[in-house]
Amino acid sequence: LAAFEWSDALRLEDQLSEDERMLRDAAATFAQTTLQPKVRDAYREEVTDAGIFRQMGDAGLLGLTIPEEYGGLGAGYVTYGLVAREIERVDSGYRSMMSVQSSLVMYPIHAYGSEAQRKKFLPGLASGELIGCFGLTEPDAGSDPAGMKTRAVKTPTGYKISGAKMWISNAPIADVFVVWAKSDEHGGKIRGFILEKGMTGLTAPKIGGKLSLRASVTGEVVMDGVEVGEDALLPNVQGLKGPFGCLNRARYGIAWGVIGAAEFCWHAALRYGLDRKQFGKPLAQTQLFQKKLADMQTEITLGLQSALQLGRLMDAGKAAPAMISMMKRNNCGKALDIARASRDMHGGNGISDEFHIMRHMVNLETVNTYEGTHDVHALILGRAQTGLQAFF
Ligand code: TGC
Ligand code: FAD
Repeated sequence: LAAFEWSDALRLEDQLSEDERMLRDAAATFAQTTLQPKVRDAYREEVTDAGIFRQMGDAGLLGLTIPEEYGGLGAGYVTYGLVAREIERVDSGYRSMMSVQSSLVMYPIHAYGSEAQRKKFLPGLASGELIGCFGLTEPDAGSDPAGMKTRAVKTPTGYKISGAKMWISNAPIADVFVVWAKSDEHGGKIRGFILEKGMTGLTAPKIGGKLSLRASVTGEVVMDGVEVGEDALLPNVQGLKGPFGCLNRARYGIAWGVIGAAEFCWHAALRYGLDRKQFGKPLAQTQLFQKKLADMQTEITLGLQSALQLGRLMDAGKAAPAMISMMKRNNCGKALDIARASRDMHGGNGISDEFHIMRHMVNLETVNTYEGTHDVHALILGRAQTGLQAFF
């Protein structure tokens, strides 16, 4: 009989190509040597180090799936997922910085942009010299982005954009803003625009007081009659399928990423239970502790195996949005449960930032909410099987 490797129960490792393993290992080394040493203080002080984008760019982690001619690596979606898992093993906020840049800024510029827009923005975004953000959510339009109020009005030379976006990752430090607005010229359809830092009327104030994702800065994007040329319009998409096409990629990456955070919490609980003795024996020798470890191992194994299958389907061009909803929803929910259990298993130490568990736990509260809440993805799946929409 084959040996059982407790940390890789269904032998994920054997199912990866040599290239996938190599890029995954490079991301793991980067995450552990560059990000892990700074995360505790960044979180404590609520400071986002913008230099991380350059470091990620140097490590080849930005726009992994974008072709090499624009500065990417031309890698597949399995690789992208494996990298997200390694970065989020350190912190969901760092994975957020990477996935916004890659899936929500570089992807739409590549997929929907003109050749001039690709050449102008993608190489700088890939190297991390430019930082990007993605503005879809508004104060009164979160789960229902079709209700957005931001408007683009035609001018003789381009468009005048007015409105406000809310909860936008990277916004206060962004150079490039991909924003979505209803365009009067296009019958009120949603169109994408690329705005740039320094444009008159464009500001991005930081949102303070966050108790989650504190290592990743979040802001508003206020557009007070921002005038742009025709060249700011993303020419090749209109309607909600534009932003959703980007969200498909980012949600897929999250499905892998959260398992990295969950693995950190699981491994820490196992180590802690082996080291810590109460009632004269290791905590890990109690039935309740072992049941929790078994649940963690099982959910993580299933989550990874299904994320891999989804990645293979993405790479084959056979992934449907409902599959992505299923994996984003389930893996976020399971990761949050695992982080909460690990917090409990660490006793009092579980609330200390020295142990990193509670940080992962409160980060995962955000990840369970953004990119479509847990319940909104349930409604997407409900609609996909009943044919009945229950949103309104
Ligand atoms: P609905 O009628 O379902 O669809 C409207 C149009 O969009 C198309 N579409 C999709 N296309 C591609 N991929 C998808 N996943 C798509 N989902 C829908 C659809 O085919 C249709 O196209 P067309 O041509 O017929 O017009 O739209 P609805 O208004 O009923 O939407 C309902 C709902 C709830 C599914 C949707 O609005 C939703 O998913 N809400 C959640 C919003 C969300 O995820 N926001 C994320 C903001 S960005 C973010 O959180 C970044 S965090 C980043 C980080 O830091 O990592
Ligand atoms: P709401 O939509 O008001 O939802 C509140 C509650 O109601 C939720 O539990 C939800 O599940 C439930 N609900 C909503 N509709 C229904 C329904 N029809 N039936 C049943 N229940 C329902 N957005 C961006 O565009 N870009 C970003 O970079 C970005 N980064 C973010 C970073 C952080 C730290 C956070 C917290 C959010 C970010 N977001 C971003 C916004 C995020 O996508 C939204 O918060 C999310 O989509 C939910 O919208 P909302 O907050 O308005 O909640």
